[in-house]
Amino acid sequence: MDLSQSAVWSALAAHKQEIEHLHIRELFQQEGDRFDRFSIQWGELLLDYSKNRITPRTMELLVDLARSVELEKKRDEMFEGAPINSTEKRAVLHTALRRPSGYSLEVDGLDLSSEIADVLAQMKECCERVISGSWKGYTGKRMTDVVNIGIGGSDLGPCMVTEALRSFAHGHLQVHFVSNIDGTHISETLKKLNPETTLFVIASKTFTTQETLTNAMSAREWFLTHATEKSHIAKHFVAVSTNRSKVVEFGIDEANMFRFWEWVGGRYSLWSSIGLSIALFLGFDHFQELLNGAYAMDEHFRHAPLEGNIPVLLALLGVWYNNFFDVSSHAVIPYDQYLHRFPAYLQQLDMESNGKRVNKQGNTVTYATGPVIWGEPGTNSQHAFFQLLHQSPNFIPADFIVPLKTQNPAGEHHDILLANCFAQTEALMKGKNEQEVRQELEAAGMEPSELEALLPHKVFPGNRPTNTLLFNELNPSALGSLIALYEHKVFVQGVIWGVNSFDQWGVELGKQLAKAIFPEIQGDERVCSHDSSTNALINAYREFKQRVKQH
Ligand code: G6Q
Repeated sequence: MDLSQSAVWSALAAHKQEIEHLHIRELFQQEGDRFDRFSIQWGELLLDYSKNRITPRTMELLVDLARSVELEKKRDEMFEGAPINSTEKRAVLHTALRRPSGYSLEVDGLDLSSEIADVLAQMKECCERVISGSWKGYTGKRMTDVVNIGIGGSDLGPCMVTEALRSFAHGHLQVHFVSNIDGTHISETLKKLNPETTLFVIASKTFTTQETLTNAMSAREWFLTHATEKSHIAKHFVAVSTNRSKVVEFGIDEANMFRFWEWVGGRYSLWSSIGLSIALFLGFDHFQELLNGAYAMDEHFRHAPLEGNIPVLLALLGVWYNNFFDVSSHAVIPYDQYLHRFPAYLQQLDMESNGKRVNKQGNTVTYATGPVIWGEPGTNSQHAFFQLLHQSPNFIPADFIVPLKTQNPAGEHHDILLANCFAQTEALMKGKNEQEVRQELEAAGMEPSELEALLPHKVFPGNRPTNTLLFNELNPSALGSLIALYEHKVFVQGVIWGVNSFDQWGVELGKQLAKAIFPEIQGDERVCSHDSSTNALINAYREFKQRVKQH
């Protein structure tokens, strides 16, 4: 049955009508225990979801919705390795990558636990050799720089994590990320590097991705112009992939290949050998702590009752606004500069997973699915887009992510940062009504006519929902838990909407068309095989190139 025709969906729609007029500010005034009721402490992590447009009945109905789609059964199927990625006929087992070894789970005839342990041991050994300096380059020098060449899932996760945990780096290596096919990315990166002391990690699940292979070829060329001997490549290039033959074809020594498996989706792969650049930059022990933190969240997600399950609650609140308040956007605001790539990482995780228009059965859905995810760290974002969060006609729910400890104590910076954070969620929730604005302006002695003109501009409607996630410190373990939390949130929403969260067919069409346009751009003929807009754009570029050539 179509989800939007179900009894629980109708009950939620009716409930929305009933509570729509309620203001969160009033709910706080009426319910002294609202924070206690709508918050969860899990280890060092506190989720405060009391500043939402919810009552206890809302949460009951939302949990009913989760049960009606058999969330618990589907969650267990994922952990047990069922082929839930139906369009690609694959299991989804990134959770196995962070599970302590010794469990028994077989996929495609492989014993997962020992397979994963073997690769982790290989990564550990590589990290130790590179970090200690016993891994030498072609002139006998130790490595000083690691360049991860990958894109999408083979870039965003490792890049975000290395930025987030920069203060935990051992300091013997710098790490760089090259993803974009735009030659600027690799050129600007190479300018800073010495080929004698640079290790390239070519990270590609398929080892067929155009951007990654093109960047890797350019890196190889650059390296060989200095090192000259092809045999030196073995000391400066390693690969992370599922595709052994392509890695060998590229010229990378098999011994320098770190494998992973089909059942690890690209955007869920930072826990696999795709995390090699993380382990090199932070040291293997910190990588292991990241895995342990994620495992702890897996256990919470797997065993906590839905009513007290953090990823489930965040997912349900998202569904509440997305589907019953027609809000199709969700902001993520970390109050920590180290997390500056976290919203970009979440964009892929969430939008590539749940930005789908058909359900698993291939039927067009009749309700909204994944929202637009966006954000920037606070307090910068306060001076940029918070205007819209406070006073736009419709509201945008937001998650505030806040480590309590700063990695860089400096005067009053951290207290000011946190004061701003707490003030923003309070302001978004409470707003400032006409009466309050009037009092303020009168007290300031404003002329009545000027006051009336200014008043509507200074009103804040409030009633704008936020979740706050507080934790002691942004360390590897806490970050592991945070990432896993959002992975599971995305999973829960995918189950509710009935979509396959683990494929990404939507990225294929553009790739296919680019393949056709590329030779046209390089050809001699004026292009006329597309629509008039596309033809004109291609021809403008071709003619520009010809003019430049003539001069
Ligand atoms: C993620 C996607 C996608 C993928 C990149 C890179 O879930 O599948 O972002 O990670 O296209 O693919 P390769 O790792 O195969 O180069």
